[in-house]
Amino acid sequence: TSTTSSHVPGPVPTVIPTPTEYQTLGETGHRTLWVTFALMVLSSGIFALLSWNVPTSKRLFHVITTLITVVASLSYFAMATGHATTFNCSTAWDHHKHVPDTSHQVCRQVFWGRYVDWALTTPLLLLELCLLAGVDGAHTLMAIVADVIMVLCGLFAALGEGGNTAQKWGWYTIGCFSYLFVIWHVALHGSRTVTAKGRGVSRLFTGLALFALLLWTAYPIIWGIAGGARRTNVDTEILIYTVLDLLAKPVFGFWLLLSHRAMPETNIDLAGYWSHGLATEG
Ligand code: RET
Repeated sequence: TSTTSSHVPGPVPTVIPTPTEYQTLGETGHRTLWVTFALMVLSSGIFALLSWNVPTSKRLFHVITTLITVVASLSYFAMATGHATTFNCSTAWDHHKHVPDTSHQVCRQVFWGRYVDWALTTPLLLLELCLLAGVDGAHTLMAIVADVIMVLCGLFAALGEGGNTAQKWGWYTIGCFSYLFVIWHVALHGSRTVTAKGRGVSRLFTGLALFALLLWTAYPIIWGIAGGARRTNVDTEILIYTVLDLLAKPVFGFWLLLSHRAMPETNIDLAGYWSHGLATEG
């Protein structure tokens, strides 16, 4: 007899579906996104009203600050209505034995809308600090480019392979180096140029820059614990980012706008810039 057809008796191969655990937002997270959306809209309205009878030489900071909370409003609207989000799935991780747990996979909700928000608003926040301190355009641009690279690295880390992969933590590490570059640039050049603007502006810049440094540094820490290592649930992650976002955008904005009013050294000849560009020396 020929043996061309080999019907080996044995177990029939079957595809065993991997059980999936979904980590998604709950009622608390959903409500928090809507409340934050409302607070960002409210702040945008107040910032716009505050700029009403401000001379144009003082209006640039108002325009930028309003734009920052407008972008945050859009991003929170998207997230609250279920947009700008996806699931990142990977084999579960055993946090005790520090090995993959192949018994099931985890799909965690990732709000990529945050990265779109950060890519637009963190450059604007840096621009405000640099304009306040009088940092030149070349160094401001370098800080902003490094900042955008930082946010993109975070996006790639969040959307790339899940689990504890070299890819994910590689992007995260590159993002952290970009962040160090941003801090170094703004702190070094800002503190160098701001002294020419007098004590009032120096003190305001130091206060705002330290406040920003503290808050901004919390983002990669939360990212590592919640988004990266998945040690918190999605609602806790939303709550923490909400507190940070409210401090970094509306609170930072009110502080800047209300303080710089009485400081003529912070005036920017916006009307002149608009019609003739920046003046050149010589
Ligand atoms: C990521 C991950 C990659 C490494 C680093 C990060 C830093 C993020 C920061 C975000 C700041 C956001 C702000 C929002 C304003 O409302 C992208 C989390 C360093 C610093 C200030």
